[in-house]
Amino acid sequence: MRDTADTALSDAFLRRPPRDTRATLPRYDRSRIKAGIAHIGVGNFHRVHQALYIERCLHLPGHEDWGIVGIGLGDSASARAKADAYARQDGLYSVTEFAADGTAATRVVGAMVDYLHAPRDPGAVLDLLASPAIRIVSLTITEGGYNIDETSGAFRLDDPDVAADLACARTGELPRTAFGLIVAALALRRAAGLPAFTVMSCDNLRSNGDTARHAVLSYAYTLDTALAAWIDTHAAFPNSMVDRIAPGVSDQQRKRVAAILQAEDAQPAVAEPFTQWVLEDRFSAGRPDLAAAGAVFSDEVHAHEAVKGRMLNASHMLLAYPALQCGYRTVPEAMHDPLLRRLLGSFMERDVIPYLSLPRGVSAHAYKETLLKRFANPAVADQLLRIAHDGAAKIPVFHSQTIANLLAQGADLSRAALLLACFRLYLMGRDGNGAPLAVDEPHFGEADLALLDPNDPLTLLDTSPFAALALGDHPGFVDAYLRIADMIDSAGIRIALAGVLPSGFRTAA
Ligand code: CS2
Repeated sequence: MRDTADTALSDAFLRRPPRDTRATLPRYDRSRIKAGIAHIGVGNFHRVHQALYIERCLHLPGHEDWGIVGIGLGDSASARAKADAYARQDGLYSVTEFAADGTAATRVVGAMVDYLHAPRDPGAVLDLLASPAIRIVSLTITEGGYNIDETSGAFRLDDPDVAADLACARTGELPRTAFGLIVAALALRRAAGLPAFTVMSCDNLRSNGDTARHAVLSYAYTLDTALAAWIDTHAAFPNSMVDRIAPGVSDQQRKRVAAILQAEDAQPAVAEPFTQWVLEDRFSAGRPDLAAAGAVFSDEVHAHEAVKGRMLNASHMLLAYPALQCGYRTVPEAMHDPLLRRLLGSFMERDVIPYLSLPRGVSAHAYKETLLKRFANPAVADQLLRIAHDGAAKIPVFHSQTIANLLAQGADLSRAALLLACFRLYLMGRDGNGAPLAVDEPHFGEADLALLDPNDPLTLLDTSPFAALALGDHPGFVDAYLRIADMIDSAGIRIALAGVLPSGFRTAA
């Protein structure tokens, strides 16, 4: 078998697939699929998660109208390259699941029937969102993309992009942000007597639907109170818990995918085998049969989301910054290190599980064990820098409640202190061996950077991500934080790691 291919993924590939392709291909007639969903933010996570549930739905009878149009808002070189690649590939891309035993299963996904790059043509995006065919607008725009001020909980109307869109709305120019486009489209729908679409957030946020609703209504209210009231009455914003690990694709994985496909995919996506989607059944203009595709409708989404965010995402953060200081670059490498594995085990058992309200049927212990296995999957080879990225937005989302519980109970703060101490070292751009780290912190702005004094670890606590927790006002936290920062500095990260493990965990396997 060749390990490179002279064919590229496209509708022509689907019509005449190479005889030795081992990929699973769509079994529905793609030419009959029309868009019912517009998705903003076609990153790896969407492509291996929601898009695959929809892909399964498209195989069900009566689902021809539930295809996806992808919408890209970014204007970077990579965002433009992505748009060009989807145009060349007729919206097709592959998803490969890498199991821990090294086996790989590739599927070509046909669900994305079109892709619009908003910076090139915002008018086309608005026309699409305002068209009767679109009944769901889904979002993966990252935790920080909702523009919520962590301290006040308000939607930040003074964010420069939001402010520019609000100004456009008054002059009749076209908006460019997710909420600007959504509200402009809802205004057109209201004027045309069309139903409001469902706004379905698939981001990892506490109450992601309520947060999306807050953002949409705050934006709309600033423009037109009657429009805001109409949206409030007619649009649905279901909450959901979304889960699947989707790393950046390595060159080795890319080659393996091409060999399985017997074709080149310019935008391959890879994922672990595990996937989960728990959501509220609240839709304002219909929905596909997501339950038949494996999603679970539940009235306990908040509890599911708390378990996932406070166990999985919080553990990811707590792993990433110390592991980078140890010199590691991938999650499985770090999970191989007993100190780091025990760090996560003790964090979940001591700092999180005692304070969690579990949804029906979920065992915290089993959830923890599954997580440790998922993280250790060597074939997924998730990157620590991917997880470390945007810590300023993600640490408050996933750790604030846990830290608040620990403070309220007077419990051991050393693991929370280690997280922040290592986040500060990451911000300084070096690992524990002095090697450079590519820091990517879009929500740690100039004002925050100006507050950071490299010689005074406490200055981190005054920066905007942590100000809401007022950690500097808690002498217990300040002591723990300074003790650990000092230990890392004087004795090294490994001694500091051993120092934050409860005694039972120091010698555990
Ligand atoms: C990760 C998530 O970005 C992160 O920090 O924790 O992308 C994580 O892999 C997903 O939420 C898994 O569902």
